[in-house]
Amino acid sequence: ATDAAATGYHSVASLEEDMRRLAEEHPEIAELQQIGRSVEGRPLWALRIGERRDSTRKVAVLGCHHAREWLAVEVPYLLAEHLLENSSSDPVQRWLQQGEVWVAPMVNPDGHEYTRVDHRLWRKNRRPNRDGSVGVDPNRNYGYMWGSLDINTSSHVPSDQTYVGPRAFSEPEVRAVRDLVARERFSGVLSYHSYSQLILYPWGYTSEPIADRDDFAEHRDLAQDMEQLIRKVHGRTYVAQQSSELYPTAGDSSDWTYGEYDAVSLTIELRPASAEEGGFIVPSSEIQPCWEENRPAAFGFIQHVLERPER
Ligand code: 0X9
Ligand code: ZN
Repeated sequence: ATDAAATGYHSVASLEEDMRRLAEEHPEIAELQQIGRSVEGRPLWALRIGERRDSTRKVAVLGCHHAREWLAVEVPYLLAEHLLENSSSDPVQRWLQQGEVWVAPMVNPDGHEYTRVDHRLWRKNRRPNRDGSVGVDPNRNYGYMWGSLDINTSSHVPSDQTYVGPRAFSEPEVRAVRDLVARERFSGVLSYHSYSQLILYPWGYTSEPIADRDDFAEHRDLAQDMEQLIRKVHGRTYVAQQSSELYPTAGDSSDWTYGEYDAVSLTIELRPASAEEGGFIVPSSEIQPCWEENRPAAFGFIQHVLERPER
């Protein structure tokens, strides 16, 4: 990675370059697709990884809805790289024969670029709002129960950090994810954020559990398995819980992919556990250990989704 040299993290440009390189080095199993454009016109990229185009088992891995959550770019990127570099040995080989893994490591490139050059703790996208403020929270802009809450973690005030936007899917970054999901019909969607070390399952908009008992048990058990897989690597505790227990919000990606498509849907909050340990600002020396501890859990998720019985 090129100008990642400065920070140890990807920039919009170095990520695009590295994703392009991965696709070029693995032409039989990887394809770089532009899935849309951001508010400021940046291309939004996803890597499709798999041997066939007609598989019915597909996983999507999303990163960096929130600009300042830099680790949430690196874990999905490293997952894509790892799958491609290990595509001729099991279990990866088997997965890529049966199904597909789509990776979009940077849903919010405008915001990310802004954090790199200007305002390190920017969260939202860079939408100019009608009141002169900037930014919609991409993780409040999805269309399941959108706008149903009016609280400080899910706000209708444009200048707020968690502004839900003027309507569901008002943001091109979120529409790009919507259109990809509508087209590919993923059986599972994993969305990376930071920080707090959590594995979150729907619902986020209500403290009611998912009504379908099988779905509830499936999400809870999978999240708890992933908690164990993470802990085994470096001893870190990532807590599995319902999203709304963290705080209620409406319009996040997992509520929509579960609510609209019944996809197995989890949100992972990466390192660290607390603000005292650095919050959003994590030295690049932690990228590798963070990826290491998350790899078995990401594998667990992929394995579960690709190999579960058809419903
Ligand atoms: O607030 C968010 O969008 C996520 N946390 S973050 O600190 N990365 O911003 C959590 C979303 C999980 N969903 C709910 N809590 N409903
Ligand atoms: Zn986030």
